[in-house]
Amino acid sequence: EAPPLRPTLGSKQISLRGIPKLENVDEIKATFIRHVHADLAKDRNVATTNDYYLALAHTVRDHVVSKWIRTQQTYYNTDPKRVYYLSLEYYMGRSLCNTMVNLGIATESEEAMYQLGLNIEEMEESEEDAGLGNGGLGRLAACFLDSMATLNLPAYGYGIRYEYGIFKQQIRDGYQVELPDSWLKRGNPWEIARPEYMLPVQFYGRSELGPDGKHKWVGTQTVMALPYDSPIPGYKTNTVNTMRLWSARSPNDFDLSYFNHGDYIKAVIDRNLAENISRVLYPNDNFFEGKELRLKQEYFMVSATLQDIVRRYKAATFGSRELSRKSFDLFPEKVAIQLNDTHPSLAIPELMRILVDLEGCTWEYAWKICTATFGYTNHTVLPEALERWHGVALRFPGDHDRLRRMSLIEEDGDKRVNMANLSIVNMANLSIVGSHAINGVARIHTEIIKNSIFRDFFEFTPEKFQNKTNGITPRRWLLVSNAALADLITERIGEKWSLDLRHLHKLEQYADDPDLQRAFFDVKQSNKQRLATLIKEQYKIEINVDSIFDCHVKRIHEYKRQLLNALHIITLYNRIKENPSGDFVPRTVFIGGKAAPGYYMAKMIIKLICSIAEVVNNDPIVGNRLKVVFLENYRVSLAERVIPATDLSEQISTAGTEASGTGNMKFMLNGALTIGTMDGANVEMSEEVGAENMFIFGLNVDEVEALAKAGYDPNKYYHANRELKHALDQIGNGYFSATNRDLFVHVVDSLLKHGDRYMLLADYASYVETQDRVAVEFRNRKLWMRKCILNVAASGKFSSDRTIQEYAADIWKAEPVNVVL
Ligand code: B1H
Ligand code: IMP
Repeated sequence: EAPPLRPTLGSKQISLRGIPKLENVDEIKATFIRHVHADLAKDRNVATTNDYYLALAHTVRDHVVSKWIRTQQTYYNTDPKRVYYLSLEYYMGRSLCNTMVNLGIATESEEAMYQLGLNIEEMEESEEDAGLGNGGLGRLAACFLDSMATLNLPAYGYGIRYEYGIFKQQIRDGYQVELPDSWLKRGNPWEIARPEYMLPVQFYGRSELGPDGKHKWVGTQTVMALPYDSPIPGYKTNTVNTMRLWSARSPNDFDLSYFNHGDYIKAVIDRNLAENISRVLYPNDNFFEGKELRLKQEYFMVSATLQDIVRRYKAATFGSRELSRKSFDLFPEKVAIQLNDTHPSLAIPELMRILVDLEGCTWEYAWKICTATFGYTNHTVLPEALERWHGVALRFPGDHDRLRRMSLIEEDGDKRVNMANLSIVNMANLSIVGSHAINGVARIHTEIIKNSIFRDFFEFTPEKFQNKTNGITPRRWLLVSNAALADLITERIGEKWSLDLRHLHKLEQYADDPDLQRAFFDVKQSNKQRLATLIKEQYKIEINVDSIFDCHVKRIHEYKRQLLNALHIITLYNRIKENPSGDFVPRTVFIGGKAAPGYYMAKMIIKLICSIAEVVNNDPIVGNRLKVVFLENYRVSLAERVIPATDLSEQISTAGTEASGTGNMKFMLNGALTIGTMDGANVEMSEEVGAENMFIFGLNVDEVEALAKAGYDPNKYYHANRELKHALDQIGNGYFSATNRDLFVHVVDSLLKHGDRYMLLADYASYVETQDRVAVEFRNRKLWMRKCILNVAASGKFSSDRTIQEYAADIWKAEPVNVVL
């Protein structure tokens, strides 16, 4: 006799995750138990939660492989135009729940674990995040993979399998401490190593003219690239695409000289040198660090990937040894390569090298193929983030004659590009001339690149420039992370929204419906409770779940203006202190994010926020009316907890600095209201939902530019605003750092003495005023819930499915492929 269903399932009639089919539940149980025994060699007395997680992951993987194989066979049989996404970052997070949801076996698996007396949530928590990214750029790549598979595009994600992802952040005494992220230590059930497809990558050496008149690259050092494949299952489809990440391996003859000299031990030990290439992700967001190892990572990924792409192009029939294509005429009709920022832009000269030096094509022919194949996405206009690789300039400072001889443009005779002796290469310029399509990631950002940083190129080839506003996958950012809200939406408007997010518009008509408002409120309240419990367990801070959950989570960067938020917190604190019996709307401010390890100011901002928290949270006069929480180690899996629990989303970058932002969209989809500037995708969000349903404040791009031109003086604002001056003085005079009163002097100086590059002071008054309106409106629950529902209803544009459809139609010219089982 079948055991009873979980009580929660019995009561939930409608769930996008589906009603469990009992025969599937039994099969999952049987497979799971087999995995516990056969793979892990454990029984119930000794199995750990992680063992159960691994067994379930393998059970789920069993469900994916037949579709995966079938998908790859279909691609070989139909020979469609393939899409290659090249990225140095993939911020995937956890895979278990996402894979189950996309395969449609989430309820069955939950039921199976329940019947076995196991806690599936606890098992899911055991999975390490795959943190192979810094922030938005890496997470965008992950969302794109999900959408490409869901839209049945024959696509591949190529990147590096870093042994260490983004560092683990610990807060000790208020300071950030970085710890290595050894995410692979307990094994990764989602990857399959393919040593049989290892490829060689050459470094260093020189070019020699052979007797046949051809140039040869000789005297190189070889590093092997070992591919690891992970399945990327689409949602409600048979398509399972591949993410192929390369790991560096030493070739057997690495550094022959040691072997030749008989120093066998040293030779084996030095194999590490080659393998260091894929050791660790560079932890910079929006910052270019011109290190040789980083350049090697970029070339390593690009060289191995292009060999694979060309191999697949030539071998048009599955499993065949025969090369069915010998000409490259069809290359751009069969291959589209998208460059995720300039980080993989060496793919352009590398494809040129393959075509000209190895395949014997003419330069002109090869260049045509290249430009028809590549697309380049720009993600930032911050000058310090743009890749500009210096060659001899840094190695021989002051040697102007050498620079002249080696410069990109030869200075005597007819001016010819001298690619062999480049001195400084601006990778954005390279990417633009080598691509047929260049795109920005939000409408305002695309306008900025056309009018300012790439103006000359835009005037030269305007037809190349396009906009592709970013998006997020509604699978991870609603179905997986906020199942209760997903079910509530489905109850009202059916389930079509999960494949076409524009259907959320149908919620608009219910914005004032008291039943829906109450249900929305209940979901939010229970998400807030869940987050509060987690905070209580980890930090022993008691949180008022009726307070505004005000969340500012993203990488710590001056342009993102966490410091402006801090000034607002101090202002609220001062108001309570000045009027202890006043009527204040309770608020909990959550700030979270990592600072690049070498970014001094960002690290001081973390310390400042923690210091403010210490004072505010322990002041008896404040009580539960204001709390400040620094969320340690913010990452994809923590975002999945924080975002569904948020009332107010902070998107407050200086206008013109945040290319798009994608966190902003995740909050909107989960029913938070946004306080934000007219920057990045905020502009399009306000257009979709109506400016009256967001809290827009501050200078717009034109005003920022005009103010800078006219001469911006932060001191003017400091002296004109009592509350602002008070807050800055407190930071500067040690009010929040009693044991070291000068601790934050540099922070204040960056604003008052060094020009306040991001114009915090100019936007302070408008920000605080707008925050006051937030508080008033939060008290009006009907109004607030109406706006929440309208925001969810208007968030449909920001699905990455829409974004990918636009890339496929306008840049890649790629068509979906139907996979039949
Ligand atoms: C974004 C980066 C970035 N833009 C350099 N640029 C890096 C630049 O390691 N590096 O050298 C790493 C990352 N990241 C972000 O991309 C933008 O700031 C966001 O506004 C945008 O939403 C996101 C995705 O387009
Ligand atoms: P693809 O050739 O990389 O598209 O992979 C399709 C399937 O062919 C994979 O699932 C592998 O089983 C196999 N395969 C993968 N890589 C190679 C390769 O480098 N050469 C030949 N077959 C491969």
